[in-house]
Amino acid sequence: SLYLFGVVVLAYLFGSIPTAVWFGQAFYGVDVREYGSGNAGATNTFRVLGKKAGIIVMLVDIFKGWTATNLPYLLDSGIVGTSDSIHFVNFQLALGVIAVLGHLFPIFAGFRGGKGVATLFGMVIAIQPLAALCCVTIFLLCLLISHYVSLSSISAGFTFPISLALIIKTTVPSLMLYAIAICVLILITHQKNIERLLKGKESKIYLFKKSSK
Ligand code: NKO
Repeated sequence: SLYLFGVVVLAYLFGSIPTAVWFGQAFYGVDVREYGSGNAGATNTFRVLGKKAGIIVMLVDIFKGWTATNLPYLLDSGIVGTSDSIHFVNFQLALGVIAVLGHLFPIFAGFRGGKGVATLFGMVIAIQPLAALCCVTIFLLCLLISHYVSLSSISAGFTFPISLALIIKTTVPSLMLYAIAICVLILITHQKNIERLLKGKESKIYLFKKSSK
């Protein structure tokens, strides 16, 4: 229906908001994609423009995923089923992934976006907060130990299906399938990072010390 089409387009447009690019251009006159890893994400914003900018970009990118995933609630429609039906969760998952695709291929920034980690995190918060808590815990532990954001993102990605299976014990097969697909998506978007990690050439991020700016 027209409603479904509209919500899908809206989710893509939300995900497409190129936070890192616009924030850098607006307040620093810099396109972060020309520096560091070349990625339009929170980590590269942190790397290029400093801690404050990185945190703001991260929060907005998380919010994009959360908002897109909750569009059916925000638009207050019962068209796709009641809030606890499996259909509804499937619709939310699809919207979240569409927002992530918007983040990866943003219509507002020449289709060169980020890796979708923060936006995926917003989606997981919206759909399964306990799994999100597991993911962020592993992410932070990995970051504090290794100082590699990419490795932490990949570890958090694996944590999503694992926590669904072992802790949440989900009975929704589509949720599990999406979780595994998301895991694969994170591996795909981090191919260059994985190559650098294996060569020992990945750049490190220090949250509390040695922050560049
Ligand atoms: O520039 O290639 P780079 O080194 O920047 O960047 C690699 C990085 C790209 O991702 C980002 C976003 C970082 C946001 C981190 C905040 C999220 C905290 C919780 C993470 C949980 C992830 C859950 C994944 C859902 C399955 O990787």
